[in-house]
Amino acid sequence: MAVAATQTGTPSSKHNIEAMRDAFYARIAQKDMAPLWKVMKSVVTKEPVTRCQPHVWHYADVKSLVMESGGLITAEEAERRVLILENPALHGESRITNTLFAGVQMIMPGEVAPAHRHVSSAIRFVLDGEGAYTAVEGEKAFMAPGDFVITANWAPHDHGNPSDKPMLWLDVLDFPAVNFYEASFAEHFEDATQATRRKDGDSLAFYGSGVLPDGTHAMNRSPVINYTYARTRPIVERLMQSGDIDRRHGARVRYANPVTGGPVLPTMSACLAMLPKGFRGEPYRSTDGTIFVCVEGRGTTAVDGKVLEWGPNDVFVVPPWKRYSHNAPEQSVLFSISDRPAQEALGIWREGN
Ligand code: GTQ
Repeated sequence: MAVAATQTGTPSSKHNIEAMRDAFYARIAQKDMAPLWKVMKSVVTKEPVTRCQPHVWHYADVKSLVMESGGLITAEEAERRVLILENPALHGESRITNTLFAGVQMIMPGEVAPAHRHVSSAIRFVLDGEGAYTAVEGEKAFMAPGDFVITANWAPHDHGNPSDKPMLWLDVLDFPAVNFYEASFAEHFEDATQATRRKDGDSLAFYGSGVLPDGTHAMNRSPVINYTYARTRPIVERLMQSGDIDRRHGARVRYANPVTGGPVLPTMSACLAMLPKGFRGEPYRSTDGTIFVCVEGRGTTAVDGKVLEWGPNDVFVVPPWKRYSHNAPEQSVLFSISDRPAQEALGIWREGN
């Protein structure tokens, strides 16, 4: 504009400068350069811009389709039999938010998902079934609904189901973020299952009870593999009963690395919240896009003018910096996962109302 104003102001000179600029842009493109001033506002945005949409996946649909996939491919053949929960605005991109992948994995009785490892970290949240395990670094964690299991960067892991019921869980992995950095590695092991080097449940027994074995070193991820619902639910219930209820989040705990007090993984963190009957949450927003699972109860979450209705095992996503508020006509429990620790490590995380 300022440049045009210094011209004579006739339509032809204005046309002339535009033509000169366009010719210039075409020439610099030949040299792999571009004018920042044409894109400044869209690359340095005043507020977060997200391509994600708020969305809910109802468990009735998810379960029947995942069960159907069991008749089409074995876990061994698929390596991981998972149906991806794709954000409706990001079809084909294998992600639920810009940085996180989510999917529902099923292991049928007697099946094994063979051992491998990768840079991407995983969080698994158990939806259905009991008695299947995930073996992480030679330790088996047997799982029940509401349990939350981590698989850290490069930790070898395989899954198996010696029970007589299918087991379904929600997987959340950070590979969209890892791939953004183009830093992914993965490898497979010769043997489908790992030789167990530690007693089942050792990690929770050793590190999860307010004591630590002598010589425990701090790591950037939790030494506990399985955070059980049996242990965490009574804590949020007690928090709620004592009136310690956040006006936005309800009675909420954050899963912690017991050695450092920090998040369970450097790239992802998780919380469990109990919402009292009749809870009407105040609005909240933060720069971490968040994936929620309804563990118990029933309610709605208003996000950016859209109302997501949820019940047991429904999964819903709130995009970064979209204002949301929870409403729970009955007592409910929500589990949530986000990339907050990654953003905090980079100094870019913000919250607001
Ligand atoms: O269980 O290791 O949902 O490697 C996606 C990739 C699960 C797993 C997924 C994986 C896994």
